[in-house]
Formats: sequence, structure tokens, C-alpha cells
Amino acid sequence: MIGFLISLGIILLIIAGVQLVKVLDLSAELQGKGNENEVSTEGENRTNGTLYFLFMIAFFGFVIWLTARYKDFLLPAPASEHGQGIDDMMHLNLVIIAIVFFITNILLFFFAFRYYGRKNGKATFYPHNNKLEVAWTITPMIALAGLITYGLTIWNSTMSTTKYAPDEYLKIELYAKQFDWTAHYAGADKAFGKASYRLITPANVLGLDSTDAHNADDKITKELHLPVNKPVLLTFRSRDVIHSAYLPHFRVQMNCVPGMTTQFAFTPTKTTAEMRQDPFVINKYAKINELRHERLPGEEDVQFDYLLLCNKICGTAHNNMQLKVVVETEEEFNAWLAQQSTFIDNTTK
Ligand SMILES: [Cu+2]
Repeated sequence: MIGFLISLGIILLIIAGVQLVKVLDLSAELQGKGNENEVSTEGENRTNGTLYFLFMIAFFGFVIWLTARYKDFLLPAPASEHGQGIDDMMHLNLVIIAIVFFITNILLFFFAFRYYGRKNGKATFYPHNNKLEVAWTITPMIALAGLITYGLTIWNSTMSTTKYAPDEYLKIELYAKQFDWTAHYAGADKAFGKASYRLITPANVLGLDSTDAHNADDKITKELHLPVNKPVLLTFRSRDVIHSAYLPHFRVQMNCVPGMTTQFAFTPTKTTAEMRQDPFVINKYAKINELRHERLPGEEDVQFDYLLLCNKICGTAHNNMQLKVVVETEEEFNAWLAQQSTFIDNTTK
């Protein structure tokens, strides 16, 4: 309600401002000053030109300051086999964009400053130049073709699920619903059985068919554990709307679409414990905890954990849609998985 009143207040202020300008214009016209006001003086042009130049400096300064200020809060180095390829591609794109950004903005603001309107100045009439047209059509074309080819090569190698034999993958399904995730391990038979939304009950959140033998040994968990350096095939399903499974530290993202199964294969290369020892992560979490203590005095420190997040705005509690991910050694993983009860145990309890 307060938000609505504030918006209404701002709209009324804008309307009042517009009306005031109209009244001032009309009164100037009545006083016969209309024509004089329409032409700006050389002094005004010079002021505007200088302001453009100052704006350029402030704008670049702000961009550089923002980049330096928040660089420690970026993602740490990738923790998956394919991650470095994705990062390299992103960095190349960022460098190209930054170069174009600085050149075009320098030209824009510097020219406005250098060539502001002077009394006897005359603009050159320069309507067309074939060479120039060809150059600025061909240059972006070659640059884009190169970037797209490079991007597609990375995409194809990243999205490949045939790098390993099918039974070499650890098969896990991630089930999305508003607003949480459930992990579903395929069990010793490495296969998922039938499932249907009609079978969903509070005890059977994935709607698994208990008459299908493939489901019997499956394990359903509220944490995603992964053994390090083992290829994992993640399949995704959604119960209600489109969600997007986002594992930023592994550079993985895949949409979860109701009515269909999507998938992604990757190999985690660093355990949670190793990431907690990474100097970048230590520095990042020291800063995060500093901010937390400022805002929430007495709160305990948080430490690094891999996370699975939802990257589609899927409803009111979308921001809370996350699952803890633990990457550990194979022995630790096997010990953890052995402790989890199977689907058949749960449903016959
Ligand atoms: Cu979601």
C-alpha cells in the first residue's frame, strides 16, 4: 500500500512538473521572449560540451570503481572439468565488450565536447562512404562469426553426455518444485523406474511407481552429494512450472521443464573441503562475514558450500529455492549414501 502511495505521489509530481513547464513556456511566449529562448547561446553550448566531457570521466571512473569494489565477490575458479572452457569464453567476450565500450563511449562524449556548436563553425557535408560501410559491416561479421564458432565448440564439448560409457556415470535426478529441490539417486541398478505425478503423496514426493523394480533401491535425499573426479549424469524434472537448475561453481545450468526430462553431464574436480582452503574463497567469505556482522550482530560465521540454486523467477519464494551440494572423496560419498534409506524402505515403513 505504501509502495502504491509513493508511486502515486511520484506520478503526480511528474504531472505537476510538466504542467509548470507548459505554464512557463506560455508566459514566455506572451511576453514575446519565445523566439530568443529557442536558440542556445555559444556559452550554453560550451557548458554542455564540458559537461559531456566531465560525465565521460565520472562514468569511466564509476565503472572502474565498481569492477574493483566487487571483484572479490565473483565466483571462484571453476570446480568442474569443463568449467575452464566456459570461463575462458566468458573472459574473451568480456575483454572484447570492454574494448568496444571504452572506444565508443570516448568517441561519443569526446566528440560532443570537442565539436560543440560555435557561432561561425560549419559542419562538413559527408553523406556516404562505401569503404567505411564495407569496413563496419565486415569487421563485426568476422568478429561475430569467430565468437559464435568458438562458443559452439565449447558448447558442444560441454553438453556432450557421450564422453563416458553410459554405466560410467553416476546417475542422479534433480526434482524441482515450488520451492525446493529433491535429489534422487538411481541405486545399484543405475536406472530410474517409472514415475507419475498422479502417484505423488507426502511420503512419495517424486511420484515413483512402487510396482516398478527399478525404483526399489533408489535413494531420495535433501542434500546433493557427489564424489570428486567421477562423471555424473544429472537429469532434471519439474513438478509445476519451469525452474532452472543452476550450479554456479561447476558452471552448469539446465532448465527443468514440466512434462519432459532434461540432462547435463559433468565431473566435479574439487571437494568442498578443498574449496574452503582456496585463497579466493577464504577472502570472499571473510568479506561476506564482515558484512553479515555489520548487519546482523551476533550471527555466526557462514562458510563456503556448493549450492544448487533456481535461476528462473518461478514464484514468490524462488529466492529460497536452494539445495546444499557436498563434493567429497569417494569413500566419504559411499559412506553417506549407505546411510540413506531406499525408496522401498520408506514406503513400506
Ligand atoms: Cu524455481
